[in-house]
Amino acid sequence: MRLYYHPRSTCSRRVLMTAHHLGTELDLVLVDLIQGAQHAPDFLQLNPNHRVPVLEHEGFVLWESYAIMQYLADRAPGSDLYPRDLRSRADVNRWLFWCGQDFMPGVSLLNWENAIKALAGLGAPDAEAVARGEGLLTEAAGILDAHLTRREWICGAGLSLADFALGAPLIDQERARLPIADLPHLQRWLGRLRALDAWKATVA
Ligand SMILES: N[C@@H](CCC(=O)N[C@@H](CS)C(=O)NCC(=O)O)C(=O)O
Repeated sequence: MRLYYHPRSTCSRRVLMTAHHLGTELDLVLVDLIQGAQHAPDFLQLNPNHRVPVLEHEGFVLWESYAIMQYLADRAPGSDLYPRDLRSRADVNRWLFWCGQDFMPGVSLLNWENAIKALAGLGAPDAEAVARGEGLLTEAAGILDAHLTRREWICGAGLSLADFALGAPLIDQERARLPIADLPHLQRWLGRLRALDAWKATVA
Protein backbone atom coordinates (compact mmCIF):
# COMPACT_ATOMS: atom_id res chain seq x y z
CA MET A 1 0.00 0.00 0.00
CA ARG A 2 1.37 3.38 -0.96
CA LEU A 3 0.67 6.70 0.76
CA TYR A 4 1.38 9.98 -0.98
CA TYR A 5 2.01 12.42 1.84
CA HIS A 6 3.98 15.33 3.22
CA PRO A 7 5.60 15.14 6.67
CA ARG A 8 4.19 18.52 7.78
CA SER A 9 0.72 17.83 6.46
CA THR A 10 -1.59 17.34 9.42
CA CYS A 11 -4.06 15.47 7.20
CA SER A 12 -1.30 13.04 6.26
CA ARG A 13 -0.34 12.68 9.89
CA ARG A 14 -3.73 11.46 11.06
CA VAL A 15 -3.41 8.67 8.49
CA LEU A 16 0.16 7.89 9.57
CA MET A 17 -0.96 7.68 13.21
CA THR A 18 -3.77 5.32 12.26
CA ALA A 19 -1.48 3.08 10.19
CA HIS A 20 1.13 2.98 12.93
CA HIS A 21 -1.43 2.08 15.59
CA LEU A 22 -2.86 -0.67 13.39
CA GLY A 23 0.56 -2.03 12.45
CA THR A 24 -0.16 -1.40 8.76
CA GLU A 25 2.92 -0.88 6.63
CA LEU A 26 2.79 1.92 4.08
CA ASP A 27 5.23 2.78 1.34
CA LEU A 28 5.57 6.52 1.75
CA VAL A 29 5.86 8.76 -1.30
CA LEU A 30 6.77 12.36 -0.53
CA VAL A 31 4.80 15.01 -2.41
CA ASP A 32 6.75 18.24 -2.07
CA LEU A 33 3.94 20.70 -1.42
CA ILE A 34 6.33 23.63 -1.06
CA GLN A 35 7.69 23.00 -4.57
CA GLY A 36 4.14 22.58 -5.95
CA ALA A 37 4.47 18.84 -6.72
CA GLN A 38 0.75 18.42 -5.94
CA HIS A 39 0.02 20.25 -9.23
CA ALA A 40 2.09 17.88 -11.38
CA PRO A 41 -0.09 16.14 -14.00
CA ASP A 42 0.76 12.65 -12.67
CA PHE A 43 -0.35 13.59 -9.18
CA LEU A 44 -3.51 15.34 -10.41
CA GLN A 45 -4.47 12.03 -12.05
CA LEU A 46 -4.53 10.56 -8.54
CA ASN A 47 -6.20 13.49 -6.83
CA PRO A 48 -7.66 16.33 -8.90
CA ASN A 49 -7.96 18.33 -5.65
CA HIS A 50 -4.12 18.63 -5.61
CA ARG A 51 -3.96 17.52 -1.99
CA VAL A 52 -2.33 14.89 0.17
CA PRO A 53 -2.87 12.32 1.57
CA VAL A 54 -3.69 9.85 -1.19
CA LEU A 55 -3.69 6.07 -0.73
CA GLU A 56 -3.02 3.67 -3.58
CA HIS A 57 -3.75 0.00 -2.98
CA GLU A 58 -3.66 -2.55 -5.80
CA GLY A 59 -4.98 -0.04 -8.32
CA PHE A 60 -7.56 1.45 -5.96
CA VAL A 61 -6.98 5.16 -5.34
CA LEU A 62 -8.46 6.88 -2.31
CA TRP A 63 -8.17 10.51 -1.26
CA GLU A 64 -9.64 12.29 1.84
CA SER A 65 -7.81 11.49 5.05
CA TYR A 66 -10.93 10.35 6.95
CA ALA A 67 -11.90 7.88 4.23
CA ILE A 68 -8.34 6.54 4.17
CA MET A 69 -8.36 6.07 7.96
CA GLN A 70 -11.65 4.18 7.74
CA TYR A 71 -10.31 1.98 4.94
CA LEU A 72 -7.16 1.10 6.89
CA ALA A 73 -9.11 0.36 10.09
CA ASP A 74 -11.68 -1.77 8.30
CA ARG A 75 -8.88 -3.88 6.79
CA ALA A 76 -7.26 -4.52 10.17
CA PRO A 77 -8.82 -7.48 11.92
CA GLY A 78 -9.58 -7.11 15.61
CA SER A 79 -9.01 -3.36 15.86
CA ASP A 80 -11.38 -1.22 17.95
CA LEU A 81 -10.31 2.08 16.37
CA TYR A 82 -13.39 2.04 14.13
CA PRO A 83 -16.02 -0.01 15.98
CA ARG A 84 -18.48 -2.27 14.14
CA ASP A 85 -21.36 -1.72 16.55
CA LEU A 86 -23.88 0.56 14.82
CA ARG A 87 -24.08 3.33 17.39
CA SER A 88 -20.42 3.27 18.39
CA ARG A 89 -19.51 3.58 14.71
CA ALA A 90 -22.03 6.40 14.23
CA ASP A 91 -20.45 8.20 17.19
CA VAL A 92 -16.99 7.99 15.58
CA ASN A 93 -18.44 9.11 12.23
CA ARG A 94 -20.09 12.09 13.90
CA TRP A 95 -16.72 13.37 15.19
CA LEU A 96 -14.94 12.68 11.90
CA PHE A 97 -17.49 14.79 10.01
CA TRP A 98 -17.37 17.45 12.71
CA CYS A 99 -13.59 17.47 12.47
CA GLY A 100 -13.66 18.17 8.74
CA GLN A 101 -16.53 20.61 8.81
CA ASP A 102 -16.19 22.54 12.08
CA PHE A 103 -12.79 21.94 13.63
CA MET A 104 -10.33 21.97 10.72
CA PRO A 105 -11.21 25.32 9.11
CA GLY A 106 -9.85 27.26 12.11
CA VAL A 107 -6.91 24.91 12.72
CA SER A 108 -5.88 24.96 9.05
CA LEU A 109 -6.03 28.75 8.80
CA LEU A 110 -3.85 29.22 11.88
CA ASN A 111 -1.41 26.45 10.93
CA TRP A 112 -0.99 28.06 7.54
CA GLU A 113 -0.78 31.70 8.66
CA ASN A 114 1.32 31.30 11.80
CA ALA A 115 3.40 28.16 11.20
CA ILE A 116 3.73 27.02 7.57
CA LYS A 117 4.17 30.47 6.02
CA ALA A 118 7.09 31.18 8.35
CA LEU A 119 8.67 27.76 7.76
CA ALA A 120 8.32 28.10 3.99
CA GLY A 121 9.42 31.75 3.90
CA LEU A 122 6.09 32.89 2.50
CA GLY A 123 5.81 36.15 4.40
CA ALA A 124 4.01 37.47 7.45
CA PRO A 125 0.66 36.15 8.70
CA ASP A 126 -2.40 37.90 7.34
CA ALA A 127 -4.07 39.56 10.33
CA GLU A 128 -7.59 39.20 8.98
CA ALA A 129 -7.13 35.48 8.28
CA VAL A 130 -5.62 34.94 11.73
CA ALA A 131 -8.59 36.66 13.39
CA ARG A 132 -10.99 34.51 11.37
CA GLY A 133 -9.10 31.33 12.31
CA GLU A 134 -9.04 32.27 15.99
CA GLY A 135 -12.78 32.92 16.00
CA LEU A 136 -13.56 29.60 14.30
CA LEU A 137 -11.24 27.52 16.44
CA THR A 138 -12.19 29.16 19.74
CA GLU A 139 -15.79 28.10 19.24
CA ALA A 140 -15.02 24.56 18.04
CA ALA A 141 -12.28 23.85 20.60
CA GLY A 142 -14.57 25.05 23.40
CA ILE A 143 -17.12 22.45 22.33
CA LEU A 144 -14.47 19.73 22.30
CA ASP A 145 -13.10 20.80 25.69
CA ALA A 146 -16.56 20.64 27.26
CA HIS A 147 -17.15 17.23 25.67
CA LEU A 148 -13.91 15.92 27.18
CA THR A 149 -14.75 17.06 30.71
CA ARG A 150 -15.35 13.55 31.99
CA ARG A 151 -13.97 11.48 29.14
CA GLU A 152 -10.62 9.88 28.53
CA TRP A 153 -11.16 9.62 24.76
CA ILE A 154 -13.62 11.36 22.43
CA CYS A 155 -15.95 8.42 21.89
CA GLY A 156 -17.46 6.26 24.57
CA ALA A 157 -16.05 3.03 23.10
CA GLY A 158 -12.42 4.11 23.76
CA LEU A 159 -9.52 5.32 21.63
CA SER A 160 -10.78 5.69 18.07
CA LEU A 161 -10.20 7.29 14.68
CA ALA A 162 -11.85 10.41 16.12
CA ASP A 163 -8.95 10.95 18.54
CA PHE A 164 -6.36 10.63 15.77
CA ALA A 165 -8.37 12.84 13.39
CA LEU A 166 -8.79 15.69 15.86
CA GLY A 167 -5.50 15.32 17.73
CA ALA A 168 -3.01 15.02 14.85
CA PRO A 169 -3.43 18.60 13.55
CA LEU A 170 -2.74 20.05 17.02
CA ILE A 171 0.91 18.98 16.96
CA ASP A 172 2.14 22.51 16.24
CA GLN A 173 -0.15 24.23 18.74
CA GLU A 174 2.52 26.66 20.01
CA ARG A 175 4.02 27.61 16.65
CA ALA A 176 0.57 27.91 15.06
CA ARG A 177 -0.60 29.90 18.12
CA LEU A 178 -3.76 27.85 18.42
CA PRO A 179 -6.09 29.33 21.07
CA ILE A 180 -6.33 26.06 23.02
CA ALA A 181 -3.66 26.41 25.71
CA ASP A 182 -6.19 27.28 28.42
CA LEU A 183 -8.58 24.42 27.72
CA PRO A 184 -7.80 21.97 30.54
CA HIS A 185 -9.77 18.93 29.39
CA LEU A 186 -8.58 19.23 25.82
CA GLN A 187 -4.98 19.56 27.01
CA ARG A 188 -5.24 16.49 29.27
CA TRP A 189 -6.64 14.50 26.32
CA LEU A 190 -3.80 15.76 24.12
CA GLY A 191 -1.33 14.62 26.78
CA ARG A 192 -2.79 11.11 26.60
CA LEU A 193 -2.47 11.15 22.81
CA ARG A 194 1.12 12.37 23.02
CA ALA A 195 1.99 9.38 25.19
CA LEU A 196 0.95 6.93 22.46
CA ASP A 197 3.59 5.29 20.26
CA ALA A 198 1.48 6.28 17.24
CA TRP A 199 2.00 9.93 18.18
CA LYS A 200 5.72 9.67 18.96
CA ALA A 201 6.51 7.72 15.81
CA THR A 202 4.81 10.25 13.52
CA VAL A 203 6.25 13.55 14.75
CA ALA A 204 7.65 15.27 11.65
N1 LIG B 1 -10.06 17.18 3.26
C1 LIG B 1 -8.73 16.78 2.86
C2 LIG B 1 -7.79 17.95 3.05
C3 LIG B 1 -6.40 17.64 2.53
C4 LIG B 1 -5.49 18.85 2.62
O1 LIG B 1 -5.92 19.99 2.89
N2 LIG B 1 -4.20 18.62 2.38
C5 LIG B 1 -3.24 19.70 2.37
C6 LIG B 1 -2.08 19.35 3.32
S1 LIG B 1 -2.66 19.12 4.99
C7 LIG B 1 -2.63 19.83 0.97
O2 LIG B 1 -2.28 18.84 0.37
N3 LIG B 1 -2.55 21.07 0.45
C8 LIG B 1 -1.96 21.33 -0.83
C9 LIG B 1 -2.85 22.16 -1.72
O3 LIG B 1 -4.01 22.42 -1.35
O4 LIG B 1 -2.39 22.52 -2.79
C10 LIG B 1 -8.30 15.55 3.70
O5 LIG B 1 -8.75 15.45 4.85
O6 LIG B 1 -7.55 14.71 3.19
